[in-house]
Amino acid sequence: MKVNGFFRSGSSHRLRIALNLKGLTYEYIAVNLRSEEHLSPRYKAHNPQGFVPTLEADGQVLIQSPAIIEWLEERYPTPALLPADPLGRARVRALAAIVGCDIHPVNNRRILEYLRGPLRCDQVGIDGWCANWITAGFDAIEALLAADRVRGGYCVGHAPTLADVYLVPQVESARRFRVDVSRWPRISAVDAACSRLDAFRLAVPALQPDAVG
Ligand SMILES: N[C@@H](CCC(=O)N[C@@H](CS)C(=O)NCC(=O)O)C(=O)O
Repeated sequence: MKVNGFFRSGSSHRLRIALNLKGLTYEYIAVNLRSEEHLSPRYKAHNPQGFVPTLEADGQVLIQSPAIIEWLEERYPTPALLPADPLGRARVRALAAIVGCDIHPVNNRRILEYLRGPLRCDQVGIDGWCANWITAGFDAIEALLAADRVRGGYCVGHAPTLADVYLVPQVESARRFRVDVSRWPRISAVDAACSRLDAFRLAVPALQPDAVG
């Protein structure tokens, strides 16, 4: 399998975690978002949206990290990253969607470039924009974690699920935008628990071959 990704991309980060949790090895192909390699005709022939990550597997190019990760779950069912019961699965998918649908997309590079360019926002404004959407999502996730009386150290249940796979890269990104994550103690505790697992530890941006300061 080959992952086309960028070290600092949150959606690439979540795919790396999912692959590691499944115990799958892959070749990493860096696509440099800073030099806009993802917008080149060559890369867009690969993924017309010009997004990372993509996964090359079984002779196909898979795009969209939620679709890729759900495909991984179906193709490599163990260890399971979704609970066995439908309500548990809905809970995990809802937590993942808060990150994947409601926080991450509005803080994506192309959105920030539009704020910086046509809308003439300065860095303070951009950091404020990101912090606003991260805060709205994390407030909701923290409330959902607090209401779940039966969970262990992770988002749902006693083992990592897709909810953790999505949350941890968003915490990393929140720190990069100078959001104080300690104000969400349950999210911070989940992040700390995950960081003790090799699957999460080895997926961090700083450890990727294309990592730069
Ligand atoms: N919904 C897509 C989003 C992918 C995405 O936003 N990737 C970012 C990096 S995290 C990207 O390639 N951004 C390029 C840009 O905004 O120009 C997915 O989950 O795969």
